[in-house]
Amino acid sequence: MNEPENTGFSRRQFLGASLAVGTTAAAGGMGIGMYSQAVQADKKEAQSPHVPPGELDEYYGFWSGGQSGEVRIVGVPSMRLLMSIPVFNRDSGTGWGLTNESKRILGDSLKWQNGDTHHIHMSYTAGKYDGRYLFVNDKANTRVARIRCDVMKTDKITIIPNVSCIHGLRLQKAPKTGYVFANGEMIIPQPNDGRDLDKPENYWTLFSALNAETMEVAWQVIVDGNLDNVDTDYTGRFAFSTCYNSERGVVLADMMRAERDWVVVFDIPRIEAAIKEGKATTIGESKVPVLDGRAKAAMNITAYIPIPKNPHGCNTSPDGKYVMANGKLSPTVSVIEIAKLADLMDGKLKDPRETVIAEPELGLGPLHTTFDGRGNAYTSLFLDSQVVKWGIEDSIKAYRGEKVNYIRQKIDIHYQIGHLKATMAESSGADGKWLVALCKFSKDRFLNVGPLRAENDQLIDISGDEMKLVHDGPTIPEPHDCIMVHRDIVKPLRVWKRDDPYFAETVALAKKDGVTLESESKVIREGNQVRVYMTSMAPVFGLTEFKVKKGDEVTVTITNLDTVEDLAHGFVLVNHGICMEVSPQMTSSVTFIADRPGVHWYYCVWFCHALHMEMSGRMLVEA
Ligand code: K7E
Ligand code: CUA
Ligand code: CA
Repeated sequence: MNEPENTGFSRRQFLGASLAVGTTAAAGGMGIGMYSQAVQADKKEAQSPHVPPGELDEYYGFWSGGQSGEVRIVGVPSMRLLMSIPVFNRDSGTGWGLTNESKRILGDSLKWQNGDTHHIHMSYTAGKYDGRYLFVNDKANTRVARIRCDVMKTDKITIIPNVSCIHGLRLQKAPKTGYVFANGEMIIPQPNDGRDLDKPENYWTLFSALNAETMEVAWQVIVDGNLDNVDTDYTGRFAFSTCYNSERGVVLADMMRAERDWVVVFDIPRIEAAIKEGKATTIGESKVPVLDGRAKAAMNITAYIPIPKNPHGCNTSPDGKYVMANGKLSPTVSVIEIAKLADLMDGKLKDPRETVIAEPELGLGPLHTTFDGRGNAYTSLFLDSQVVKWGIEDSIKAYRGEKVNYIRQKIDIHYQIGHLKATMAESSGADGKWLVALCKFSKDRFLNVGPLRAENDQLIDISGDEMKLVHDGPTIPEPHDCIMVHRDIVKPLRVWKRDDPYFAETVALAKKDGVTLESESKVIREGNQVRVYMTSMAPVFGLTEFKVKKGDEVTVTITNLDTVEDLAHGFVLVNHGICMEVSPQMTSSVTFIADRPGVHWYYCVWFCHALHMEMSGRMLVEA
């Protein structure tokens, strides 16, 4: 076993008073590994991230795409980008935001073209990833989206009422994912209808629970302070949220005034019971039941545990015993013992701080923590640009006064790390093989591509005693978080099923027109509405031409008859701003106005055949 020295403490003293403003003042400036800590090299060679040609990665990585608004699928350990899934953004190739199918899913979201995905999580059954859904938040436009893992398409998007910015997002882990929990970050007047603009003392935010199946907001709880990140226990009873703005300030200086903010504990069964008992109200025009979880309401559905200082990440250990609140402006991570929370809720503890059973000093700017399933935690240090590995049980002993060193190793990363994640770490199946460090700055690690740079997702082998950096992976700004799920759990389809709900409504419309999509190509006119149905099979569309009149509203519906895996077609209508994906056995449709007379070619945009260039046709528009 390695015996590194714990230098975290002296470094903190050295930087002294600047700590409180460190995170904001020093972003990009400090912490490029001046304090790297050597560990005795362990004899085990690093695992190779190289996946030879023709072989497959062991893990599916799901990356939030940050302000790109999308989600990405990355193979781990090769770190090869496999696919991007449009969610809150618009997508040129698949036609996300253009096709009728995507418009139905986007619904009221169609008016917004951007998103900011931070936290992505997979549905659980009994604490284990179950491969059904992914859920992701949109901080920018206060939404939550669901992705179906069988086809890797977004299938639901919900705009959350009464809050501004959804930041933290986590799922109930047991018995299976019933609720999706979503943190409202910014505080606003309630209702936010123009009242109290200059009265921040009347600003509040809420914790939201969505039904994972219907994606409707089931209930909300109004809280003191604000809400940053969230995690849940492994029994289904509790959710925990960090709060950095207990002061309810509206400018930075106010948000840093208190030495401690808190973690809010939500008692889910008690919340459900209180709603059943009719204790909920509503806010403004929203019909969502709202409970008052502020301390002064004394409804006994929440509890507030003081935590230093402006805490950020919130991470439950895979054994279900602890939840870690990462100190950010404090060099500590606070370890809360989940077994003590029942007593806390029952008022049996004198002081909520009794639930904190360790508070290891780890380094500067601790943001997030992940786990290897072997009793070790790994915390990202934004300011130090390091990952620190530490022993959970040893940190508890040290808190009790025993003389133990809980720091196992610190490794420099490049640079300014936000989230970090180990394989399978947010499930009871944590397997401690790989860790990804999502670095906000790449600086000199890649070719200069101008003032806007890639970020750097670094792959670290954590399978041995010693962490070993093995790969730099550039990513387009800016993923915040990722999860890595063993490939045996995720089972996507190879071709679409004809009865898929994704295009069921389009299929129903065709049926009303008496069209059998799987075999027919025809044009149906109803007034100035023209519905063009055609098949596609490499290398031909079912129609090589169709005729409409200027001003017609045209709907083109294409069904890909090919059953060959990977044989996608696409439909582009030249100079009409239209492109859509039609994967094997998929039906896609798009509606537009034929506003210019003339000959307008359409063509297939996926290279599908030796005669792919010839896969085209003409829309003839009469004056
Ligand atoms: Cu730390 Cu939004 Cu998860 Cu960014 S959050 S890093
Ligand atoms: Cu069909 Cu190219
Ligand atoms: Ca604060």
